[in-house]
Amino acid sequence: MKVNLLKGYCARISFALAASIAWAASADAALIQLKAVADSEVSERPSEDRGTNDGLLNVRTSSGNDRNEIIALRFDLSSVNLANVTSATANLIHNRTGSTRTYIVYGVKDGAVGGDNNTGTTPAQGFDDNTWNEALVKFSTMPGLLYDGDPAAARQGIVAADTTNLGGGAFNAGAKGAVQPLSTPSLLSFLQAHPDSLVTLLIAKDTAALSTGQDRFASRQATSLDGGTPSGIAGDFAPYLELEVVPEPTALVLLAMGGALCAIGARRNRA
Ligand SMILES: [Ca+2]
Ligand SMILES: [Ca+2]
Ligand SMILES: [Ca+2]
Repeated sequence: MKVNLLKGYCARISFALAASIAWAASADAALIQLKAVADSEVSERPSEDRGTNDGLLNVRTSSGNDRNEIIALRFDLSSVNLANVTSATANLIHNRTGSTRTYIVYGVKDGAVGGDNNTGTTPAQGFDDNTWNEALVKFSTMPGLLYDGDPAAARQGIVAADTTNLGGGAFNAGAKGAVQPLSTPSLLSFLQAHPDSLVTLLIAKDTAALSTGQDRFASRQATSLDGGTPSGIAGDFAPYLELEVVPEPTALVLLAMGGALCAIGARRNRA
C-alpha cells in the first residue's frame, strides 16, 4: 500500500515536471541580446596585412587574386547561464544594401593564437581568442587565421586546427539597416562547449562561391550607416548575439527535489 501511494505521488511529480518544462519552454522564454565586445575586419593581400577599427566590417574573398577580408567578432557570455540557452544566433547590421553571396561562420578554439603564432610582429602581441585588441590586430595576428600574403581562395587562411566550422548560408541582401542573421546550426553547441566565457567568431566568404563583391556591415564603432543616415551613437549598429533563454522557476527546483525523494523511496522499497 505504501509502495502504491509512493508510485502515485511519483507519477504526479513526473507529470508536473514535464508539464512545467513544456510551459517554461513555450511561455517563459526570454530573448537576451549581447553586443560584440570587440570587432575587426582583417585583410590579406600581397602587400597588405591589416585590421580596421572604423565603422565598417567587410567580408569578401575575391575571385582572381585580389583580396581576402574576414570579419572577427568577440562576445562576452559571462552574464548568461548557457545551460539554460535553447537557441543562439549571431547578427550583423547591413551598412548598405547587401548581396546574396554565401558565407561560413567559424568558431575560434579557446587559447588559439594567430596562425603565424604572432612571430614577426613588433612588439610580439601574442593575441589569443580572449585578448585580441581590435585597434591593433591584423590578419597575421588574428587567432584562427594564417597570413601568407596570398589572398587566393585556396589560401583563404582559415586554420582548421584552430577553428570549428559552425555552418553557413546566404546573406539576405537586406536593405541598409536590416538585420542579417547568420545561419550557424552549430553555434549554440560551440558556445556551450567553450571552456570560458569569451568567444571569437570569424565570418568568411564561402570559397565555393566567390565573386568580386563584398558585403558591408556596421561595426560597434559605427555612429551611422552608409551615406550618414540613420545616425546614432557607437554601439547602436553593433553586431550582436541573440540568445533564447529558459529561466528556472523555483517550482521546477522543488519538483526536482520531489523527484529525488522518489528515487530514494524507490531504492528503499527495492531493498
Ligand atoms: Ca571594431
Ligand atoms: Ca575563450
Ligand atoms: Ca592567404
